[in-house]
Amino acid sequence: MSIPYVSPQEFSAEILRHLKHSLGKDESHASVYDWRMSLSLALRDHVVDPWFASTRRTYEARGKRVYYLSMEFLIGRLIEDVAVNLGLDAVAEEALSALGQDYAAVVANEPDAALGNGGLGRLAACFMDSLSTLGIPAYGYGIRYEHGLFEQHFEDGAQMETAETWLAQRHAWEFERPEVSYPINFGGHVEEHEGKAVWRAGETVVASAYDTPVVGWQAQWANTLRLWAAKSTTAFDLDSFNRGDYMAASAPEALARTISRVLYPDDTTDTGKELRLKQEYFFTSASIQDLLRRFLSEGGDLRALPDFVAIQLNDTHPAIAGPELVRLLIDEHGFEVSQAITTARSCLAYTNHTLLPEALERWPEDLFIRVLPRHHRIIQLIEAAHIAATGSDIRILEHGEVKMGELAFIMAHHVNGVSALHSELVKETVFADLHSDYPGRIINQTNGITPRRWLYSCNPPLRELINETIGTTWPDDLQQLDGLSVHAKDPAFLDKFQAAKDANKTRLSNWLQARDGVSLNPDAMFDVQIKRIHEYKRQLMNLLETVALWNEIRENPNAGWTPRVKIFGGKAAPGYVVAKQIIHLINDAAKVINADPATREYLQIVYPENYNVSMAEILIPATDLSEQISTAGKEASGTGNMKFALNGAPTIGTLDGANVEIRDCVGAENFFLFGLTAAEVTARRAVPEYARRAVEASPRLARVLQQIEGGVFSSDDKTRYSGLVQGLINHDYFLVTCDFDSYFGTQRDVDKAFADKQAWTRMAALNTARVGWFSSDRTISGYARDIWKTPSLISARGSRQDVA
Ligand code: KOT
Repeated sequence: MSIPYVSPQEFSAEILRHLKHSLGKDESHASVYDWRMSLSLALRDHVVDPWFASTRRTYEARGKRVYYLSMEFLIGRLIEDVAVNLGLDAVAEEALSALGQDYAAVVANEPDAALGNGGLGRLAACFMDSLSTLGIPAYGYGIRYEHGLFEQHFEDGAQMETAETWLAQRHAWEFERPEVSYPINFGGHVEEHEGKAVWRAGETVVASAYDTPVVGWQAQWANTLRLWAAKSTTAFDLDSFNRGDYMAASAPEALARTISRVLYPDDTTDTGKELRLKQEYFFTSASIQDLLRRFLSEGGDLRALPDFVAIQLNDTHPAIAGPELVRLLIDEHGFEVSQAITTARSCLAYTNHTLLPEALERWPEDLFIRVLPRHHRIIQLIEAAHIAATGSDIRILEHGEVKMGELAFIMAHHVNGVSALHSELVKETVFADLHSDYPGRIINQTNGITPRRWLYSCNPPLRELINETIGTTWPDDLQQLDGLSVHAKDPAFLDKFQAAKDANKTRLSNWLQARDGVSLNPDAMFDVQIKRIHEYKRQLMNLLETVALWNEIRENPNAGWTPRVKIFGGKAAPGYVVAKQIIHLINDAAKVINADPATREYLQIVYPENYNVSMAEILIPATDLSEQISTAGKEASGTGNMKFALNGAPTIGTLDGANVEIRDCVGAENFFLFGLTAAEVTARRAVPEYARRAVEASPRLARVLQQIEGGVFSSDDKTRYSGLVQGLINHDYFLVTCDFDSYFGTQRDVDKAFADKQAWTRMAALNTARVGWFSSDRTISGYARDIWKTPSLISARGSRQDVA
């Protein structure tokens, strides 16, 4: 399907039509919100034809479809994304300008759809983009949270949280589907009738669908993201109403709606809350019921389900899909137990995103029985079948807990890690026993990012330079960026590359000035660490290095320091005390250091509030140095690391997650490596008092710790950080102290490298040129080839096949 040409004049008329007929506003009274909604609806109109055409093709093809089940989809804004994929970005801008509107301001009016915490949710959003770009028939399934990830602000440097309210305004992109709804049961008990189990539920809510079309590059294909909202079976309690108790009358609705009310704000931590288990079962059951209904309505025979259905579990949050599918096959469709388990397993695959023990989901068995009594019995059957088949010692139900990782593994035909290193560690650590029970089941699919959002749309100056250098067909064939490599020797090209970076740095500076009144030195190196705040990601080590550098500049002000702006961004889970202390410390240190006239020229710390996807889109193109400094073996992959490299920022990093593969691609000479390896980390933990020894061996570090502990940055409360510092000296599980000297030294290598402008730009350009492999199109092609066995329904890239 080729995209019909729309002139800016025609598009202006379409926007005005929506302003009048959808918003009910006259031009003279329209607010920026009205313009934003009209623009979005005008764009959405152009998605509908490719969407219908893709859906028709999918039904005609009668082939296998992908169902991507994820608790989180961290989407961000959609106007630019949709406009770019439709090829209408320039047209939209011109049309709005012709109407006297500021396009950038209208785009910025859209709230981020922040239905995720971080990497796992953003990956799901990139995957949806790639599934559509590749023309793989797929549905994303998740929860339509009323409140996305909390908003962060700082009070005297401490993180405060407020509720996020993206649905307070109309959501322009979704279509409500009140006719698509399923009952979701909880609680009650299980009865036996003539050898058949009957689940008498205690409580039922309704899952109601909202569909958002996801259009791929050049609108050749569009899939559906279907999000479920919880509603009551009886919206209104008439008895209460008739008694005059109007509040009680709406109680059922309020109760049911709590299930899709709010996203749990914990990244890589298991909350263990009953409501969370209900959320997981709620969206998983709705999704499984939906895909079965679709399959049966097309006349499918359930025994052939695995030939038509590939269900991908985004971590263990939807792991109840296994027992749910088995339950439906047995209880509603008359399958034998073993046949049901085999069939379900052939449909299911599971992606593991972390090895951190605190993230591995386990439910207290009594809670689980209370909420899902029938599924508990099914899990017993699954466990028995697993033991019978393998003789394994591994249990799903153990020590009064239901272990979701083991459940997901046993019920999946493939289990994948998200980087080469991580997948090996999955085999060697968390799932070592299951790996020997089921050899070959664990495979790797290294993560990727969509180049449409993370280069084409967020970085116009670099996009234009690439277009003029290697042509315009790279956005859906990112390995073409390799063609830039030969130009990395050309001083004229490097000047242009640097000019693009400078333009992005200016854009960031203007944005920060307007938003927070902060000025940045444009000649300084922009050194950026943006991600969730977590001890293993070691923002604290970055801050310690910053303080050490401050000390050294003060002592030796004329040593020719490379000016730096240290930029931090990220949220801490509201209940994560240490992470919140780290935020507070960064802000406290910023206050003191930024006020020091002796170092101001060379060192500045900036921590903008409320980091989100939209902020990342401004920060990443403007970055000179990417901080990827997690303790080796702890970051499963990372995807921010890929975004920075793609946008021409070399990495300072450890051999962790996908850093390893990024370094292999860009070349060791274009990557600043430091720190212990994963194996060395394990060995070091066995050394008694390793942290204390590391501090004793490093006067530089010891001094920084004394300053922080002594209240240099917290004169209002001198003991504020004594716990944090003592924690480092006594525990330091993530080896901040052990890697500190190596990190500090490598940062000084970075200083020197940055001082040679042209050599630095060359290194940056080679990063862009050599990371085309990290496109999520490559990742999704890998899943389709190795796990799903799903073909693309569009013809060769570049030629736009008629799918209408
Ligand atoms: C959250 C809760 C339970 C289990 C895992 C998580 C999780 C993992 N959330 N985000 N991750 C990140 O996922 C990204 C995408 O694969 C990785 O790049 C990153 O390293 C993980 O930390």
